[in-house]
Amino acid sequence: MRASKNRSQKSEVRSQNPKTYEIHISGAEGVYEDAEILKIVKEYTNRALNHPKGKPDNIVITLEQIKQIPQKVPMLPVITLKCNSPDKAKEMIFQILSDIGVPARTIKNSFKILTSPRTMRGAAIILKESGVRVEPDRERGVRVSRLGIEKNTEKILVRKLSKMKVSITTVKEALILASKVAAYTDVIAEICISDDPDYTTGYIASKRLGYIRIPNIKSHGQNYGGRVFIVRENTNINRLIKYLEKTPIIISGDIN
Ligand code: PML
Ligand code: MG
Ligand code: MG
Ligand code: MG
Repeated sequence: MRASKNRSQKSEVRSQNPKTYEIHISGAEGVYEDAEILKIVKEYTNRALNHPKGKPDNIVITLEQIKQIPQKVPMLPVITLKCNSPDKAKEMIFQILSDIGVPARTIKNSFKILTSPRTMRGAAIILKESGVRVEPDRERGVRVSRLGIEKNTEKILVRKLSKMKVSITTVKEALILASKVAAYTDVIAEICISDDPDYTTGYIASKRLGYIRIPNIKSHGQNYGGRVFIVRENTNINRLIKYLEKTPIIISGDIN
């Protein structure tokens, strides 16, 4: 599902043909059984219609039959750090990513993208050493798709998240996505700030680090946000995008 709103470019509002651009409101993806389809379409529609970013002009829901058998991917372990401000969050992210060898320039470029007022529908891809941004369509970004979770793993996860008193759907979906992304060999790390104005916990994730939740990564009421995938310099970008957008995966196995 993706939901968006059209906005006129400020300077063009009074002209005859104002140029419009799309604001991303909400997006969601999943792999489901036939019997779950109607329920999930309703749930996604509800989410789009009642979103804190406003009422969308367009809601597009696409259903695709998956013919391949999904690859199984392990779920990343979750930890939550203590953090009381966006400045502190930035400092911690710099520290953690520097420790795994990500240059400061690349982290700075990632923050520039994540805090830009023009949010993308998908994620940005940045090369680790040069900090260069490489995804072909910067307005759209890369949409991680075709990702689901095994029923039993989901049950255990939901129980664990209920005890943590967090927004179960938000964290579950982010964790599934981060686990798919981190499973790809060339991905060094992901940084995520939610673009929802009332959701202020973000995360960094990687196969080595796990899924590290960071409260107060942004202040309440801010509309910026997004995802950045930091990848090895020599990554085959087309192959990576094909994996992220097209390869069906199911998160399964133990949860630690
Ligand atoms: C989103 O809005 O899609 C990003 C959600 C990030 C969830 C972070 C967490 O609480 O673990
Ligand atoms: Mg989103
Ligand atoms: Mg989301
Ligand atoms: Mg959002």
